[in-house]
Amino acid sequence: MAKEPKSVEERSLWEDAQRMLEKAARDGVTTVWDRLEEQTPQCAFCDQGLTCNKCVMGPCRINTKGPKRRLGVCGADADLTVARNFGRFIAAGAASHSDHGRDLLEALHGVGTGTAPAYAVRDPQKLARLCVECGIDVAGLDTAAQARALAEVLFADYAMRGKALAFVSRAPEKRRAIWEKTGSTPRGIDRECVEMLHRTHMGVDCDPASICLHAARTALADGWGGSMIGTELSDVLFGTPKPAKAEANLGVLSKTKVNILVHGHSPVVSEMILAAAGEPDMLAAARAAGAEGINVAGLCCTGNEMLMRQGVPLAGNHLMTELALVTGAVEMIVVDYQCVMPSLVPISACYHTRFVTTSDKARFPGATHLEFTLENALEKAREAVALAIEAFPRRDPARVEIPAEPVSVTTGFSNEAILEACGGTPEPLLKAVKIGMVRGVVGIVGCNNPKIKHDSLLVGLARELIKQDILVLVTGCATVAMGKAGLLDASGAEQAGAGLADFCGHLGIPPVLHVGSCVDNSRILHLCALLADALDVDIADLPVAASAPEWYSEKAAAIGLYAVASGIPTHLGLPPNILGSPLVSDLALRGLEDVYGAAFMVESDAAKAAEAIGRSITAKRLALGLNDRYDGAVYS
Ligand code: XCC
Ligand code: SF4
Repeated sequence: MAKEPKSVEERSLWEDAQRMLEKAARDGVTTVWDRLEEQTPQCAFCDQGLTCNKCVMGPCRINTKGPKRRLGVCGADADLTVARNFGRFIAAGAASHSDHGRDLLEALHGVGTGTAPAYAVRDPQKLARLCVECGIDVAGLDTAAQARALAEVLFADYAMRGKALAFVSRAPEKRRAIWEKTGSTPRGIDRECVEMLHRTHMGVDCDPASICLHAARTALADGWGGSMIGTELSDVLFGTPKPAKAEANLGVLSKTKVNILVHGHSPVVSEMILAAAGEPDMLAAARAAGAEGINVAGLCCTGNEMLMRQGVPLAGNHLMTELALVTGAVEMIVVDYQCVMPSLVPISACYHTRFVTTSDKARFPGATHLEFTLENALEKAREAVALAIEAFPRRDPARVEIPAEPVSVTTGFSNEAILEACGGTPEPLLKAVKIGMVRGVVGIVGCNNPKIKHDSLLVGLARELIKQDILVLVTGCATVAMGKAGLLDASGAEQAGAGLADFCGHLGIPPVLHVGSCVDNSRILHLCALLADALDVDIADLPVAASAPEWYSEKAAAIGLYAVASGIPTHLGLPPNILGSPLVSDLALRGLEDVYGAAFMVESDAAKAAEAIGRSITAKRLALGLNDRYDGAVYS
């Protein structure tokens, strides 16, 4: 018997989403939740990672239950099949972040060579710092020359750096020794991804554990390579984030202005849209079309990039992308790549919304394609904004519903900003950790997944953790959830335990700090390295953890794995498709602990997950000889 469709209250935690789900039904728009129900029950073999289509002797399904079909045609068993699938899953995630990072690198090179006229180095100090870190003598080099020199060094990271990627040197010595010993040191970003494709071809690496270890190396090439390059160069080109106030949720859409949503991941595109939308000619054109102005708002990770650096309001996360269009108030959605549901094209067509693609890598049939290059970016951005203005008179007020009032959020906590708030050193944070005022730090990251009630696990977990005096750092789609729950505002400290509330009060910060987009999880790695170095311990010794409660994507899996391989215990709200292999599952949940000093935990209940994370943090504190509870020691 078919199950009853879930009610809107069962689908999302939030009223803005629920009201838009009702409107979607009225407007005849189907959403990701409807399609999930249509797809349920999903294939049990695929769910467990037991299908293989890597060659045309197959496809094969590995049956772990009965006597027959226990092996694929080539002889691969369940463990090998799961490991090969998982390895490719991780490589796809690492490749996605890293190819995004490459676009920033090319932009930096373009600035250095004068072929990217609309871009500039907005944080020359950071550029110089990175140059020095990468062994470049900056004496006598102007900004352009520094940009070229740094780009050359990092280009080599993509190919074959050889022994180790440049930023691997940021990791604590003890961590690097573990990577050396286990053959996990990433040698080249593209190299590790390509090697994973090679290893998982039929008849290459047939040892499931060996494939999993290479998966960890591939993930490390993402975290300490592609993602870190993406973050650092985005700061150089567009400014290093500083704490600032902004707004979030669907209420940031305007009834009276031209609404432009930027969606995807790369600030190389969205920064240009923002720049074009601010030009006086564009404003005049918008007024001539009957609008009061132009409102740019963000979705998903590009939304995080724009929020962090420019205070651009954040309209929603992954599961809000369709619903944002259902407001009927969006003139244009302009996308670059990743996490852009193909369903957005037909949904745009239900309204007056222009769907604009910008990258040759990410073409969508039915879209208006304006190909952005480093040479033409601002020009193309103007064309795009003009299309949005043109669409404004076609907006049908009878079909517009903007379902919420915006909430206030504080953003911009780059490591530079966190250190600055602490007076230039990590000492004040460390002191708070030492006296138990802040028991630990947890990064809550990643996506939404319609299998989990939208934002419920993200918010539930964050609330439980801050009650335990655990400071939360947030990135990516998790950000909007925290914002809507009031946790990105200093007043959110009221929901925290006494110690954390005190600490937040001292610094005037919220209990959940927004540190950026998903590539910016590399900021968390770097912060952990700084804290570990200050205490002269390994990252695995720190009272820290990570969590991707509502994750869905290959990229999120890569993030989880690089966190674990960096020594950070990582919680997932639902497992990857590995349960068909006892060997791989056991490695993920336990075995990695022996290799990297950290492993995964899977738990779909917020309170239980918080308890498990809290226990792990307690154990780390005790091992460091720290009190587990805030004993009221004076913090000054
Ligand atoms: Fe995508 Fe990055 Fe996940 Fe959001 S959090 S759904 S990966 S946009 Ni990165
Ligand atoms: Fe089947 Fe082996 Fe080919 Fe995979 S690689 S499809 S298990 S024969």
